Amino acid sequence: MADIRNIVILTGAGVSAESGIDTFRDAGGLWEKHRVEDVATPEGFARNPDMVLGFYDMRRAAIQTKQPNAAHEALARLDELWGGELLIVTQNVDDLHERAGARRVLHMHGTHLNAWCTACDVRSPWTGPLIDRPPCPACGTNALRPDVVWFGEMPYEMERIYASIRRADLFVSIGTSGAVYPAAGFVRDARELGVRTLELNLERSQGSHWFHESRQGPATQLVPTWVEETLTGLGG
Ligand code: BJW
Repeated sequence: MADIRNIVILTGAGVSAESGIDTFRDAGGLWEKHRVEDVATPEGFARNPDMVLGFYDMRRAAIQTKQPNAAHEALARLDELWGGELLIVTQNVDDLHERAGARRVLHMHGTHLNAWCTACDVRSPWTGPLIDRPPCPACGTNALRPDVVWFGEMPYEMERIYASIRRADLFVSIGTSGAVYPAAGFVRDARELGVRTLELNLERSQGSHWFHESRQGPATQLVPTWVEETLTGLGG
């Protein structure tokens, strides 16, 4: 642990599950109730924009009623106290890492709390619905969509993420199924670079075998324990 200075943490829906936000692929998750092709692809949006805008309006409203949990809080504490480089790469589009106090957060799949104007390309903070086609605050055109990354679209800030993994001594994956690329490939990228890898997840994921160590349990228990180990020089 003494030789660990730079840490990259990948988080997924499992980190927000105990805050009451649905995951995607668990029993009862979002993909049991909605077809991915309909609500999470540009083609689905082109076919039925009302359905997609309604789906995201519902989720945008819901996340604003949820609170960060002990896992978000522990990661925020690590962010505050860790003297080395640290980057929390989240696939989540909620803002619970930030509301817990974390600052070094990158949203690779975008955020519910932005609207993206497809006419002028400006992203504006957004908390309300989009279904009624409100005008873009920047250009006035009625062409706003959720600022999230759908299948077939390029996740955000990939160069910055890969640069952080190249500098990392430790890569930690928390609450993600390892089903969606490129995030699911980060552990292999890290391994090829000689980075130590740790998984914290409710159950073994599709990519568990790639990690040096995989711990199973709820994020609200595993993450605070690992953060304390790390801050006291015992984790990794
Ligand atoms: C708990 C818990 C608790 C529960 N405590 N844990 C091969 C290589 C590269 C790309 C591809 C490839 N094959 C196919 C592709 C393309 C595609 C892809 O990956 N498809 C797969 C289906 C195979 N990927 C893309 O299209 C991406 N773009 C792309 O690849 O561009 C080209 C490119 C290539 C190479 C480099 C760079 C770019 C875009 C993917 C966009 C994903 N978008 C979504 C929707 C976002 C908006 C929204 O929220 O609606 O992102 S889909 C959905 O899945 C969402 C999530 O961020 C993402 C991952 O889900 P996550 O977080 O893992 O959730 P779950 O539900 O799957 O898992 C939860 C886990 O938590 C489980 O394991 C539970 O056990 C656990 N858990 N409770 C701890 N209490």
